[in-house]
Amino acid sequence: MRLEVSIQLQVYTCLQVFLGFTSVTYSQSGKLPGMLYPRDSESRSLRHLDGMWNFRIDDSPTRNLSFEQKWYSEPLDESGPVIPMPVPSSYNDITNQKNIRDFVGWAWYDREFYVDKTWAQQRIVLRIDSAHYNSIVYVNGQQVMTHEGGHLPFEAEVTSSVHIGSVNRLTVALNNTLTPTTLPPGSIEYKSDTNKYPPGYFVQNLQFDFFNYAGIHRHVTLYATPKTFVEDIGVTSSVSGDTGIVNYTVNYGGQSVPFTWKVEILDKKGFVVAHGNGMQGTLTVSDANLWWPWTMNSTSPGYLYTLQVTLTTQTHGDVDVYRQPFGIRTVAVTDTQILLNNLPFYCQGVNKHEDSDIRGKGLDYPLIARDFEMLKWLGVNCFRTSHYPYAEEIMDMADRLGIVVIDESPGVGIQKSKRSKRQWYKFYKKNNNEEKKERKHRKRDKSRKSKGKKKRRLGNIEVESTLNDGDDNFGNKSLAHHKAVMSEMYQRDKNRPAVIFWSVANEPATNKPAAGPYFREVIAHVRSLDSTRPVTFVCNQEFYNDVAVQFVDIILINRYYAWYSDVGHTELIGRQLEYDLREWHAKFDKPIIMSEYGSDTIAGFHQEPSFVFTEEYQVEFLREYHAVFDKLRGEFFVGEMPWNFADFMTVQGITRVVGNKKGLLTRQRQPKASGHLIRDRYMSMISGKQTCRLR
Ligand code: BDP
Repeated sequence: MRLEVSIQLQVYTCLQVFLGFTSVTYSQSGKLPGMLYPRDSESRSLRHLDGMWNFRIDDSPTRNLSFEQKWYSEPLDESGPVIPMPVPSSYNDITNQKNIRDFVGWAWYDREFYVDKTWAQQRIVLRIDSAHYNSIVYVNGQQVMTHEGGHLPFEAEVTSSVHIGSVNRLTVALNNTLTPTTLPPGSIEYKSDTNKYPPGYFVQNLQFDFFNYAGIHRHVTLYATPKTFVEDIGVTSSVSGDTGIVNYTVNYGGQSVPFTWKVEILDKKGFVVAHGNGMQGTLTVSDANLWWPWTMNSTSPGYLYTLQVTLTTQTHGDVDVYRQPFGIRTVAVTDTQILLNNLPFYCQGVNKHEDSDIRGKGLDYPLIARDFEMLKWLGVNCFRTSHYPYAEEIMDMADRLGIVVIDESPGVGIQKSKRSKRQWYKFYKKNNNEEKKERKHRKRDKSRKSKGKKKRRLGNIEVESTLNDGDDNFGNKSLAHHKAVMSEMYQRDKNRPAVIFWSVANEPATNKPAAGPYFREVIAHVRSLDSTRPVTFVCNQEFYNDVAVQFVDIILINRYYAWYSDVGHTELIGRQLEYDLREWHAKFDKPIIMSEYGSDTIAGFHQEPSFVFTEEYQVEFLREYHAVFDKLRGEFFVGEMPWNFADFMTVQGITRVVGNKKGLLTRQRQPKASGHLIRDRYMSMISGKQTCRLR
């Protein structure tokens, strides 16, 4: 479903210069820098800068006062009042102030820190695992990095910016404004009727259905490496009989001095089972322990090896050691199956969100532990990172516990497009039955255009308000950014055995002509990075009007029969769903996962016979879907993922009762009746009655 929501705030336009964010810095060769997770070793140390930071929003009418007054140049509590703000956390639900919860614009954080004097001869790096959305980071008043986009890490070397022996100040400015070219896209809409709104009044429109939580969401880490260091590691694997074949590449950064590589594979107990040297190579592991999902191997699921990489210089001996976990496994899809290590895999899945009371999207270890406990309780062997990459600590758990992940980008709600008349004409001719609907859209686009041609800026961010080239969700600017985000995701998660597919988007408007070339290019880009994993996106269009499913390896479909259509009529689900899925498969000859299906349910609401929003309705609704899944499973149907694992927060709106309530669990992670239903179903699959393999 597409939901447009608004956050109301008062603001005046701002005429500052656009800051020009770059999402990532490419080296001269065009290669992405390594993004190894900070780990300690005998050559590396790290320190989390989590804790209570100082915090203030810039709620000046222009949202730009903070830059005019250079808040970064002195401690935040000297330029105005501050409140304590936990890191990591979203800032929205910490206070009891609406203006902070619903804030759009620059939010400022700072704190002090010292650098260990034993780090004096080291290379010192500052890493932020995720901050939403645009970030500018200063050390001692000097800008050290900028980053566009939440959910993914960014870092910079700060060796020459930090003092050793005196206090340092770290300042982070964050802006959560979403525009047509951000990922996810959104828009700022100015309300010009002064009889109704004060001058400069605007709303932030979102094109997705979850709260746009903002803040420093994951760890902030200061870490030290030797001056010549292991910069990147890539591992891929294949299997031949009982032998695991491991291809690796390693790269160094920093001073170029004569050095050698030692690359060793350690098993779980720490024994060396293969070794090599050189920047790339192929190692073999005899009698390999393969990485299996826990439903396919109950004795040793999620088996992880370690690639121990040692960089040694002639003058200094061992200089840097980095230990990279990885798994040995293969993934493939045929026209009817997913194969893991050459055996059929059926996805007993759920969709998730990073979402909880108070913390919003903030990293929280107890929550992560509880979520995995409940995933296992439900019998889940697979989840999708709807609708953005999740914390690395969550991905680590999936790797360790043997839970498969469909790794999704923040490309949610890519829907608005500008089309030339010619494109429209061609499109109408091809898709007659869609004509009416599309004409309606065109009218709406037109009326939007006439509302204000001038591009506006808000707190230095260009917030285009018309649908022209620059702010088309499918335009060149969006495309370039989407590709850069996919590169960052790949860099972060490429060595994870749990990640079996890349999903480049959720529910984009792939009924529009512009989506064809756009997704062809995004998907080709991902394939150019990674030839070992299938690529897909999550589709909610129709088999007869979609222009992008032709490019994917496996079809992921979202459906809400008897919820967003024919509400209340669960008896229609079987007929509508079976027809639909069969048509998709007949047309594209690819396996299909039902990547979302669900109904809002308020825990504790009961009615017999069932009625929408009751627990009875949710159970009945899911059962109808299951009947179709069971029928098609032997054919081409390879997985099911109810929407959603747990209830989650959205913006205020008349279709949401304090958030989206389609959870199998409440937001506090307690089961509804539907949770018990899914548990029974998935557990009976595990106990061998269905298509899963137990070893
Ligand atoms: C789907 C979206 C998901 C929504 C869900 C719903 O992918 O983000 O939360 O609908 O409406 O279309 O509950």
